[in-house]
Amino acid sequence: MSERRIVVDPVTRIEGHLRVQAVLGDDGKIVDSMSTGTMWRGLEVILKGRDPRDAWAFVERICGVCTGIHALSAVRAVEDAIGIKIPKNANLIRNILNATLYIHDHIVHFYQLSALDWVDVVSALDADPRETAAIQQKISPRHPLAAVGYFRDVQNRVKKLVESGQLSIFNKGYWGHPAMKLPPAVNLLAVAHYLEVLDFQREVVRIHTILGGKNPHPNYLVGGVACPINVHDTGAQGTMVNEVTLNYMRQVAQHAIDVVANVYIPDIKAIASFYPDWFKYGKGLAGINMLSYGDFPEIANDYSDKSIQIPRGAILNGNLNEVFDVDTRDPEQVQEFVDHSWYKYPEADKGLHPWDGITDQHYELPPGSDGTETKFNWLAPDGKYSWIKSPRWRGHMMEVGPLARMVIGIAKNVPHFKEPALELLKELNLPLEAAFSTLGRHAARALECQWMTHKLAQYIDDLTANIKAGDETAANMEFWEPKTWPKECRGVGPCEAPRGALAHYCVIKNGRLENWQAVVPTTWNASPRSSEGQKGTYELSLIGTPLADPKRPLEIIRTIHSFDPCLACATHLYSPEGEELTSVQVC
Ligand code: NFE
Ligand code: MG
Repeated sequence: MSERRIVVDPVTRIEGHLRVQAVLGDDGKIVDSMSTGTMWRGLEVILKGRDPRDAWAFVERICGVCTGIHALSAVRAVEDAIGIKIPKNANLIRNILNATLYIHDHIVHFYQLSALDWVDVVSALDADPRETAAIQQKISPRHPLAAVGYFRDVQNRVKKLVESGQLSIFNKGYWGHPAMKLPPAVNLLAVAHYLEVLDFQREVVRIHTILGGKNPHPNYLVGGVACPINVHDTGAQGTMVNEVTLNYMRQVAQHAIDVVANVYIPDIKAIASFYPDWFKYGKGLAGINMLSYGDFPEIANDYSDKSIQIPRGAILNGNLNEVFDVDTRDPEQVQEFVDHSWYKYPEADKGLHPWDGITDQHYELPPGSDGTETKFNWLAPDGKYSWIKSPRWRGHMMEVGPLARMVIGIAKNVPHFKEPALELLKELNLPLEAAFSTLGRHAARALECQWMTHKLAQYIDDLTANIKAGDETAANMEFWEPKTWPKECRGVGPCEAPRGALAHYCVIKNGRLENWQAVVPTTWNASPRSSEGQKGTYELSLIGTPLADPKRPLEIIRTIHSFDPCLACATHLYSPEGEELTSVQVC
């Protein structure tokens, strides 16, 4: 039998446009794959010549999913360039905004963007709601929605949708696929949780509306935060941080703790127990080359190990005994290449550090295309084939994200990463190696989300205590005027976004932006091949995975979704041709 080619374009239930090609070998397993960002956005170009104090508001629009993190990275970059120190309250409020983002984003990813790869909604109709209620009671006895009537009601709602023939949000799933393994009662439980967290995600982002004015895209500010603080004013004068809102945010944080403990974590364990094979597939660069910039400084303006709660580091060639320190400023460490990306550099195969970075889009018809721009039948890996640049750390392709953070946390002996991870592996009777997988990524994200709910509560308490001690300063405006800035300066704002290592870079000259570059988590993960032909982590992660039904390549989607792809972030203008919506082609 000859090799078979599969094109998934676009990969859906993600932010932005991603195309994945896979080649199936004789044994039905994937032997080659390519990942293509099919969309380009000109944010880096748009920023040139602008006022650096405005940059955050532009780059925040890169994405509505990891909303706020680009703004945080942007204000950090500008503050770094100019030498601005932020006050303690601002640091706490930025941590609260970011923790809220993590909780919202991880939950939305697991339930709304990826759970339906594992949960068969239609099968939930065959469930006995009494059995589902009994499972809920067993796995999370404190969960208030564990009554038989509740699950029967959810089942009836789904039944009406299925009978109407309009599955709405549940449309186009791989229902009845042979790779779906959950029994009906567990499917019903998961569908109920899917609907439950829709309500929760609306609630948790109210924290963004209090501290940032709105969601998505809460307001940030160079020098601090934009929310005035007055503990005794209950809002009448427009101060949003006061006794009432602090108490309200504390309640939301408690609800987040309950939802993650009673819903998200038990669901991850259930999926883990029914899909043991998925701790073998989807490795990518997990456990091999992994990178984290570190984040959540608990001492304002201090990014040393003693301050940051997500550790910084890099692991190379699978050696967990050595964690390299990471410096985003070092041109030897971070570079972006465009060998396989639709951009032009003065020297085609030379990488550029982002301060010297160039975003000069240069689309050319890929080798192997049939000559029409709208439908390339098959992209060959020897030419340019993606709008995503190829970032490298010390020349290596790297995986970033919750799993990278967890592994670096384990390798650096950070207790709040190491202990929950080892405990979960023990409970599932799995070795550490099993974490380097599709389900390992989901589990790492869930554990991180759980830790983050407690951090959120802690930061709200810390903010309350600091304000009650008399500190109501929200921003440092000492360097607001451009005449106070150096004539030329440059800065970087390293962050850990929900999907991984993120840094915006700025070069400021005479008070204006000379250059702006963003190197984003999905740029690392969805990177095309290196000049030497080494695959990016998405590309590598699919190799060896068997497909039960190549015409319905659910397994490809499972692994790609486990990275939580965001192409809007990765490619920072739709090409007018980029709108082809062929769901799956199998040739
Ligand atoms: Ni649009 Fe983003 C995150 C950033 S991904 S989701 O997390 O930064 O590349
Ligand atoms: Mg970029």
